[in-house]
Amino acid sequence: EAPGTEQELTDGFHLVIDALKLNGINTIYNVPGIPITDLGRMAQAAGIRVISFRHEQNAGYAAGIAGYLTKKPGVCLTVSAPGFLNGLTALAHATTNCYPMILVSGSSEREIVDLQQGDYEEMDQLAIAKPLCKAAYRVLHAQDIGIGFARAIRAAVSGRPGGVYLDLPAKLFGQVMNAEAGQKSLVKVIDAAPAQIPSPASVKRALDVLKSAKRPLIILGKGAAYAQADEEIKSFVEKSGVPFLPMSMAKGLLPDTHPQCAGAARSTVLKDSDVVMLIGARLNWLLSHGKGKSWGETPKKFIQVDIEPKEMDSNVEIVAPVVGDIGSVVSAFNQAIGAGWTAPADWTKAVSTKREENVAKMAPKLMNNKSPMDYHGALGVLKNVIKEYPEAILVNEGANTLDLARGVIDMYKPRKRLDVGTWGVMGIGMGQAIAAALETGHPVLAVEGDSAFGFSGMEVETICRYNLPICVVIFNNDGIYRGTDVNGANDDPATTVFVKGARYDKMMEAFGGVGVNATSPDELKRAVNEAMKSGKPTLINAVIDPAAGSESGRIGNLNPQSVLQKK
Ligand code: OXT
Ligand code: MG
Repeated sequence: EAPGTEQELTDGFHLVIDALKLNGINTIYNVPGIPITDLGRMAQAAGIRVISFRHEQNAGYAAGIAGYLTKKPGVCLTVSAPGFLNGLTALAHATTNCYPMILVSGSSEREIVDLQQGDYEEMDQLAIAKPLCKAAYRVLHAQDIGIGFARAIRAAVSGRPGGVYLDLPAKLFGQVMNAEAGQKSLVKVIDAAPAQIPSPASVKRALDVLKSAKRPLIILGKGAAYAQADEEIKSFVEKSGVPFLPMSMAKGLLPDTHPQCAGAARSTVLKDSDVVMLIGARLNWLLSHGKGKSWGETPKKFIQVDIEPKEMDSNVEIVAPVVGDIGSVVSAFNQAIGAGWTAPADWTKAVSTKREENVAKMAPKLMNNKSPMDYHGALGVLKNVIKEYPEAILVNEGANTLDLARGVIDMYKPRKRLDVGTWGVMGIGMGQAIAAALETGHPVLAVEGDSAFGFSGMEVETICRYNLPICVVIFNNDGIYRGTDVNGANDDPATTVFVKGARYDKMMEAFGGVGVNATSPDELKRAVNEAMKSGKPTLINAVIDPAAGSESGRIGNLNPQSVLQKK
């Protein structure tokens, strides 16, 4: 070719990276391998933060929670077939929990996969992903990468957020095209999650119903926390004077210590309320589907605020559905509610009396200095840590470890409590902790059942490698729910128990982090405070009495019972 006539070229690798950067996506959570190893390297060289995990499921949980925290899709990048499948649980989890996430996976050659000729890591990934996410796309040509990412981003964050799958066959990365045409093919997504303004009639109807209440209740779900409409929500709750009940991950949207918080009077407010306004909370199993024993005898009227119209009437009749994004809806409420109406004082008084009773009942349990520790003794320490470091993120999973920590540890700020979500899934721990540290820059306290931790434990190496300010506290009670189960039939250990007296702290030491074995609340307190101060990767093995827990924590009632076994 004559000098000056050669074209400037780009290729699939660079177009993928440029598409991400153009849309402000600056972090990728991945596990490298064929065909995406070089993509990770090049992305890193181009200034994207590429965080490599030990297992794709944990990278996926990291991406999902990054989406929840930032309202931008979290991106998880996996290799074909097995890597893709490892990431898929997290994609389904993101969809169920309404976290915006994109699972980008390399895949094998279409021609071979479709003829089922046995390619390296052969699998029809697009077909498999489809039922588990909001949308699934495949890009076959380099010039379509821009559109592919634009569609994926828009699908993940608009309407009700969720998981999106993007399939990139290996061949795509090496495809070349003219650089200028390549740049032009990219799309910067404008207004990816457009406001969804509620109809004025629905707003009026909702407020009329609310004002007709004698015993109103507001339930805040993690959708409300996701909305980042913190001030509007606070102002509405305070103007109305209505007691509010935060779902687990909505704790801290308003402080748990707020005078209107009904978290510590949960049974009472569910049973006795007459009008219930759900804001970004669904009437699923976590709220007993809006009916039955936990909702008591008092007839209920439900008002529901949700971005997804199909959510309405999903379990019980919704007398005042308000469809819109939570920021827009609550700001419309604030404009329309006017002065002069607040929740009746006899009701708010009754709720706060109940709440104070329950808080007072719990207080002495939190101060016991037993060794081995029970849950309350250990959690009393951690409650004070979060009080002292309200900016810190609390990650929490387990059964007893989850349920008791939820009740004991007060949260003071929005989106600081990250837990198992809608599915009650074990394994979110280390992935969520890593993303939380990276995305927020704040220290993380991960409170983990010993079983729960096991699902993602290898990521302590990742925590040490990136030197993240994460303190993992393992509630080590030698097993699932309790460490005392015995197998009466033979010498195998019972199915729910682990090696007794295990030292998880040694795992952290193996990778250069700080490991501590804590056998009393005092030791636990010293170790956690030190970790929060130093910001060093730390793992504390908190020795909990194996007999302290109960079967399935607070949800033992969900276990099916054998009639035959109970002779
Ligand atoms: O009003 P009442 O009187 O009712 O009292 C309530 C509040 O008012 C009061 N309260 C307070 N009192 C005083 N002060 C304060 N501050 C206060 N705050 C509240 O306390 C009570 C309770 O309040 P709460 O918690 O709000 O209400 P309640 O009734 O519990 O709420 C109901 C629910 C359903 C909303 C709530 O319970 C909830 O959110 N639950 C979530 C449960 C969940 O998701 N659990 C996880 C799954 S369990 C099981 O499946 C496990 N597995 C199987 C498995 C899973 N999950 N995943 C995978 C991938 N594979 C397998 C496994 C393996 S758990 C598990 C491991 C467990 O072992 P670990 O070693 O990890 O953990 P340990 O148990 O510790 O050993
Ligand atoms: Mg346990």
